[in-house]
Amino acid sequence: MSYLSEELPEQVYGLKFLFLGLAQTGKSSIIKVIIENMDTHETKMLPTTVKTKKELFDFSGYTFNVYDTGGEISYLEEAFVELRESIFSHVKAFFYIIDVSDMKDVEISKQYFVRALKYVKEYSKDAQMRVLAHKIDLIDKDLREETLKTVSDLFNLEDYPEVQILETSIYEQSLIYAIKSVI
Ligand SMILES: Nc1nc2c(ncn2[C@@H]2O[C@H](COP(=O)(O)OP(=O)(O)OP(=O)(O)O)[C@@H](O)[C@H]2O)c(=O)[nH]1
Ligand SMILES: [Mg+2]
Repeated sequence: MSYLSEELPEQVYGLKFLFLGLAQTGKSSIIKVIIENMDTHETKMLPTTVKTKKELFDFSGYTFNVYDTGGEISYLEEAFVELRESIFSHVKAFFYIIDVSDMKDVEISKQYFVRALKYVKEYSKDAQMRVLAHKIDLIDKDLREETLKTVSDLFNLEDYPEVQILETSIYEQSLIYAIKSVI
């Protein structure tokens, strides 16, 4: 039985954060920079995440159990199908990451977002949910509001009032704000 077992109380397995999104959107970078204090430039060397990585971290006086699912389609499918219950159960906060500087796969991303939301609600009905419009540093300041609106429209977020959209960047304070918004 792993330490992630359902039978264990929250204090033991930690508060579970689930990060999902397509490949190279910045999920591991967010986790490393915020929780492990990695230098931002080092994130450029991060390898692609294989399957789903689970790590325990102490942050801000809490223990977090962070699930980082590699964004390659095969890893996403494994998480959504074979590992569904273990991935989507006991989630305290769900973060769906979108790279606002590269929207070419937005339709695929939207499909995974809709599926993920369904499973989060089904298996973790009290989870907080955030869409992170990430790499916002690559968007001109004057265009950011418009970019957020575009993402919100493309993902039909008006249909999901329980999901909050936030702009983030590993180079800006907005990321800390986004993570702290669920604590
Ligand atoms: N400009 C910019 N680049 C970022 C930001 N966050 C991450 N990156 C870069 O995006 C690239 C991919 O980051 P990863 O964190 O490995 O992406 P991932 O989503 O974990 O990718 P997979 O593991 O393949 O799913 C790296 O080169 C990071 O340096 C950001 O806020 N702004
Ligand atoms: Mg990764």
